[in-house]
Amino acid sequence: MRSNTKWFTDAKFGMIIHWGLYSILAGSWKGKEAPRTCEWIMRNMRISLDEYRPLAQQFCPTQFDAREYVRKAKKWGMKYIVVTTKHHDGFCLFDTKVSDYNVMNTPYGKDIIKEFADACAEEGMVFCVYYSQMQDWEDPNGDGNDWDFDKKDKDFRKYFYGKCIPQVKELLTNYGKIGLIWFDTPYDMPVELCRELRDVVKELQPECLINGRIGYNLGDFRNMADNCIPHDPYAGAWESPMTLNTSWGYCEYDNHWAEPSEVITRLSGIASKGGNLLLNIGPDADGVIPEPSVKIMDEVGKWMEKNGESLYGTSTFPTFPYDASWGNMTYNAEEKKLYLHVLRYPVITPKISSIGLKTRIKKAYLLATGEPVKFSQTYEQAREEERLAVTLPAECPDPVDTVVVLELEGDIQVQKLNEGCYAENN
Ligand code: FHN
Repeated sequence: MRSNTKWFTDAKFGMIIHWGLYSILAGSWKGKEAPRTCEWIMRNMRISLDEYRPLAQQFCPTQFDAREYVRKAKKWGMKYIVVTTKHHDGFCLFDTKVSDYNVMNTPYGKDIIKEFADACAEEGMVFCVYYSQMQDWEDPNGDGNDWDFDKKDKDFRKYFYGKCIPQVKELLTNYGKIGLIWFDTPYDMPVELCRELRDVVKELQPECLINGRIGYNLGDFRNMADNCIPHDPYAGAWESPMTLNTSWGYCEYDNHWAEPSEVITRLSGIASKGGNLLLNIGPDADGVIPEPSVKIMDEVGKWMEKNGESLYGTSTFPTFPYDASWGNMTYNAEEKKLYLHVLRYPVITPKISSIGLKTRIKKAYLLATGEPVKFSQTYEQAREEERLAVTLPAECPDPVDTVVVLELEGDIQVQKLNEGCYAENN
């Protein structure tokens, strides 16, 4: 049985933080830039443990303040935070008794996960943990490191029972309530081990959600592929993990930053299909959120402050017969509100239209200002079409996404193309 995902499906926007020893390297090793995403630098550049492990002695993020992260996430409209407790490189940001390769044995010497957990509890933010359950490049029996350890000598179960399970137990015991646990890259892990992992989580914290990357459909919600938005609405609980540039871990030379408008468009696009956007932040070695990320997110936050209502608590709704040329829609079933996200503001006449909405509209206004907008709903008899026209202000109020609220008289009902006689003739 899946756990109750209501808080998660209502949340719509979360933050994932990729932070670890790779952040010190910032994407380069011995003067060479890492191919691909920087948290993979150890594996992609085949850095030996003898050389990578000592990075722990440089880990001292003097400017790190967990509260600052949580406050920023709140200001940006995010409802949950997922932190990498152990990424594939095996280094743990928490105080673990199972391995000495952890933050307590660094010059920093404080449990970062505890700092995040406490800050989230104080600020009323849902705290969640990322844990790489299969790949562990530091453990001789973990998956992934075939340059320090011979594959044929590996005993995965030894790692699984000796490290993975005990550490997951620590995470679910020592840090208060965990909103969700985010596993990753299960590859070909045997199904019975994935089931055991699920049971351990649910035994310790029955309400803690598990993401789909536990494998074998054992999670409580689905993760779409990285940086991907599904083509069609997807009715179950789901999330798209996405980056702001091209790396999850901090990379000092990666300047391919998204525009704030892109993030806003992704947010409404994902919500219109029923999902959450889980957006990445990759702090640097000092514990600072890169300046470009802050700049982008401050803009997104301004939009969220005025328009967040159009996302939170929304869910999938019956598909309209035609794509909207001007943008997309989100729907809050409890409040019977349909939100029109105008991403491409009409240039000649400030009117947008849509075919198929059967439910009558009580009231229409701009979400950001409350300014009423004119609308008409007509039924064209011969073509059997429900037509809606909404007149927008002559001047575009928000070039990125102007949100119009339509308060409906009842539950949303939409015409289907196949209700017509032509469908029967085919
Ligand atoms: O290999 C990881 C990657 O480093 C990052 O953590 C992403 C986040 O979704 N997950 C894996 C690749 O899908």
